[in-house]
Amino acid sequence: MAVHDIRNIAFVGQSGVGKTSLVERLLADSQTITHLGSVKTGDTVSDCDPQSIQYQHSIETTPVTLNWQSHTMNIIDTPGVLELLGRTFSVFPAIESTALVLDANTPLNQVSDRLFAFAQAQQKCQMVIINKLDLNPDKVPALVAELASHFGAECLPINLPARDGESVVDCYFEPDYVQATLIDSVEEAHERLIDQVIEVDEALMALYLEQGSELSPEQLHEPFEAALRLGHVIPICFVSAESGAGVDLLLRTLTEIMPTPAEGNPPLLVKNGKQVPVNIEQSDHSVAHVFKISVDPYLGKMAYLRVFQGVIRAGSQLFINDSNKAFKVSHLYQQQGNKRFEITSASAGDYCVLAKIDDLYFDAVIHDSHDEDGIKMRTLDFPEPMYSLAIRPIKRGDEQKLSETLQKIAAEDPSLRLEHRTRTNETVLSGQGEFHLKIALEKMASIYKLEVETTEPDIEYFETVTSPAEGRYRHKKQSGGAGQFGEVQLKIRPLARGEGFQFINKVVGGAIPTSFIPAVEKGIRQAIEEGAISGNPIRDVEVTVYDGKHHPVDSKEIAFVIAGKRAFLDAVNQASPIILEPIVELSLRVPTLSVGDVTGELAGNRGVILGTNAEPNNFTALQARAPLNELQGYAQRLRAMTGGEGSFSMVLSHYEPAPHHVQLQVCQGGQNAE
Ligand SMILES: Nc1nc2c(ncn2[C@@H]2O[C@H](COP(=O)(O)OP(=O)(O)OP(=O)(O)O)[C@@H](O)[C@H]2O)c(=O)[nH]1
Ligand SMILES: [Mg+2]
Repeated sequence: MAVHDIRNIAFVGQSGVGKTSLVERLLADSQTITHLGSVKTGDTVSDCDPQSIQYQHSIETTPVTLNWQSHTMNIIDTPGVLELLGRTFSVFPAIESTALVLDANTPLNQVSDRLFAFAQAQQKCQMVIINKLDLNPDKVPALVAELASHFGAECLPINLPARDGESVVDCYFEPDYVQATLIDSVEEAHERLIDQVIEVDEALMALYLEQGSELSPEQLHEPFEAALRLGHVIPICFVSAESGAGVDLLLRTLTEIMPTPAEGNPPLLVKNGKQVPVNIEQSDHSVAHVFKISVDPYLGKMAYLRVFQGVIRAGSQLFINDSNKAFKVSHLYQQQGNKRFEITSASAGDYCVLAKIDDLYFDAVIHDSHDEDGIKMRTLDFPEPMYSLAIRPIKRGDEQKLSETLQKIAAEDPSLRLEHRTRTNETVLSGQGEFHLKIALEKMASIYKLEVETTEPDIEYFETVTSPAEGRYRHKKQSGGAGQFGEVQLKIRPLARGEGFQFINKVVGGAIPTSFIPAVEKGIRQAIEEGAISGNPIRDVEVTVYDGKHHPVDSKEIAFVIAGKRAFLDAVNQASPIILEPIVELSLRVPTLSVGDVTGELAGNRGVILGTNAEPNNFTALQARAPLNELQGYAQRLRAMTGGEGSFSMVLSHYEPAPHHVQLQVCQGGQNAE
């Protein structure tokens, strides 16, 4: 496949705008498929997994290949559900362009904002597709004006809906100036677009001004690509996935305007912090990147590769990142929905799928020469996880299976975070919200037949001391057999928040022999982890061991471990110990109308509002700080207060002494006791 015949584009946009339906329509109208499926009947090519069919929303990112004329277009259909945007972001390294799909009847919202900003940050060429023209075209002029005022004057129609909304009029390739449209005249739209494009090419601009004549699409091709790369032009197309209006012009725009892999901005591959140039046209060395992992219960791990340089062939030997051990590509596939075709090679610019290579993972760079060791894709900024659940198997003995299954689930979705919290001995899965985790857990139940129960993870409290104190303990066991003897005297004092634990040995004259000092420290560290009053670890304390006693025969390690631990606990109990609770910083985005409710509720739960900022479309961004203890079930509460429109993320800020009622609650055992 020649590079100039390939296009790689992701259809992104808010849920329900019609991305999946449009992909299906394009596949049908280009005669790539013979049957036009629909989201409602669950038979589209791209929503092919059981969950997407069940929810009638794309849950997975799905690359499909469309053949049109001589072109191969890899279109990635992506989820538009807010909580799944991390999945959508994860395929950005594989594309040159994004098409932000909008519904002609719905204004811009935070999903379109975030996708637009992410595409810009990733240096993608962008276009906008306004879909559902068949429904109510009256709102189109307002939406086009909003696009220009919100995202910039670079957003310019390349075609326009006809007055009746039933067809779309070309304003660029072969403009027919007599046609009437819903917005501008064809001539005005044409001129605006050309004026914008040639701003990036001074010579062409001079020619244009001088001869005042038409420039052909061929003359404009190079400057158009440059303008797309710079984000200096963002063409807008109109379609109806339902009626098929505008599909021919959309196909033409996708192939004649949107960049080839050679024309787009180069991939953000870096080595030692510097961007690595790739040779897409021809190279002996192959470089590819894993942009998606999907675990098939029968076929195992499927890794989707975007080839950036050279050719990946069946039978070739490849390295994963800096590994010295090569793996062999036994089979190479092209995936179309849930169908898979074996292929023999994939060339630069194109996609392919490798099966059953367990060592592959999302974001791995694959190459065939050690010259390319150390190359990585620039890190993607995934949204911070904001919702966590502790997960336990229902059936005893399923612990190992749970851990393996969760790893498979997390491998498929880079926006999930899986961790084992050793102190609370919990397996915690974190993501963007309840729905994000729900679909992960449902998949576990349906595909891997694993039943689990979930709870909010325990909050990690700490204990600390608030005054200096002394402690002393003599451990003596001399009845029968070998005896044990050790005595420790120590002082403790509080340290500043965050300083942790410091151990100082000031024993002189061998009161405790030097060889037993590590045993004393070991005992103290045990107590630090187990806590003195609530079972939570102790932090921010300095311990100075200054005296003790030993016995020439009965002193042994265990005696000093015990004496160190008890002497320390003795001191802590006299040093007015308290509980520290975690305080988090919250970033919220809520409809402006619900700001009062949200801030009031936070203030009533010991929260502090740090700032507010007006955002477009009647939204307000809020910064706040609150104790994590007060935020249990916050996702549900926020949803109730904002009619489901509010979102938040939180990060740990610091630890603070907890108020009396929380101290009691934590000390009376169950951290989660009410
Ligand atoms: N009238 C009309 N309905 C459409 C059009 N395109 C899509 N729809 C309908 O809009 C609904 C949502 O379409 P989808 O294709 O699932 O939307 P999506 O953008 O893929 O949504 P997510 O996968 O949730 O992100 C479906 O009921 C479609 O039948 C269109 O052009 N006109
Ligand atoms: Mg979809």
